[in-house]
Amino acid sequence: MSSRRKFIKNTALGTVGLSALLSSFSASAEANKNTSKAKPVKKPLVISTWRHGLAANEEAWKQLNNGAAPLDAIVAGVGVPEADPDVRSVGYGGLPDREGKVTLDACIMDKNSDCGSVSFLQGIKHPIAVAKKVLDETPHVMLTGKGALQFALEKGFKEENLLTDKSKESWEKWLEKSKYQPVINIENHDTISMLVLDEEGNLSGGCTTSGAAWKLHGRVGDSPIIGAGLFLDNEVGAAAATGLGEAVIRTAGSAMVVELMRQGKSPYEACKEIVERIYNKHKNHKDMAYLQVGFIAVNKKGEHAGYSIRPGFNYAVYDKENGNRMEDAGFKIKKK
Ligand code: SD4
Repeated sequence: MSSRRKFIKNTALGTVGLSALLSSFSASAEANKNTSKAKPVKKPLVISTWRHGLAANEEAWKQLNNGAAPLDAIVAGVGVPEADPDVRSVGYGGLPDREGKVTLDACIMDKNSDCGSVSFLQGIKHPIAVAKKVLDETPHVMLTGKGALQFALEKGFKEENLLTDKSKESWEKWLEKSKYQPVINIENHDTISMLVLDEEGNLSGGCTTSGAAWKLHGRVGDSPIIGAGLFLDNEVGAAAATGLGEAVIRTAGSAMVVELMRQGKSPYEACKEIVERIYNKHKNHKDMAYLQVGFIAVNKKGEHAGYSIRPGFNYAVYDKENGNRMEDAGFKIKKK
């Protein structure tokens, strides 16, 4: 055999041998990843924003244990702070707008990407339950204002005064100066968002708020907007926001967190990257002085995280192994 032919033969054999070796190596690496290294998925798992998430998680967990569908567990879970007059950022007892009116935003989304939402709804204690009715019983995703109220009344919800004496007093005090400046990490910025990874490994989520206190009448935040305040893709993960809604809408926040998880980022990395994007876009913005935005996220493996611009944001986590507890979110800048 000529040395040239020998060379070609050897090289060809060498290439086949090497690629066979490489492919058997990568097959066994893949097998390892799928067997010994893969951690078991923690499910069910319920996570909710802020400390009032503990009571919400407790109720949702109870409902899931009793066999409730995940969306019903979410409605019941976030329904706890909605009905609590001492939670001044959600539902009944929520701080009002500049005209002394409590206006509510909420949305809900299921594993099939079906969703329902209400915005600028007044006089109904449980906007999340109305959002679920929009999902279940209309061909639409979003109802707003008077139309949302009319729909709720037709579905048997009771109209009631949501402005408690305490919230009215706070409003009257605010009127003395009428200065609009949201305060970071206090009750006028504490939306409840809940994400659930159920026993079957499917994702769902909900979000409900009275929005920013002292807002202009008619203002709608990120919380009822699918993709801003809440988003999930059952193939990938779920995310939800809290904080200054305007900044979250400008950046399609929750949708972006989910897209980064689709690209392989962990929930922590995904939340961090979008918080940093929001921070960078607002560095020279008039909102920066009081800008706080936080995200929570969970992926299909049951990994979860929270991340915010400033310190102070935390979220409640409930799983079988460790029960219900608070976890601190990571943050970008040290200044409160
Ligand atoms: C809003 N994002 O209306 C809501 C408020 C909030 O935690 O999240 N507070 O802008």
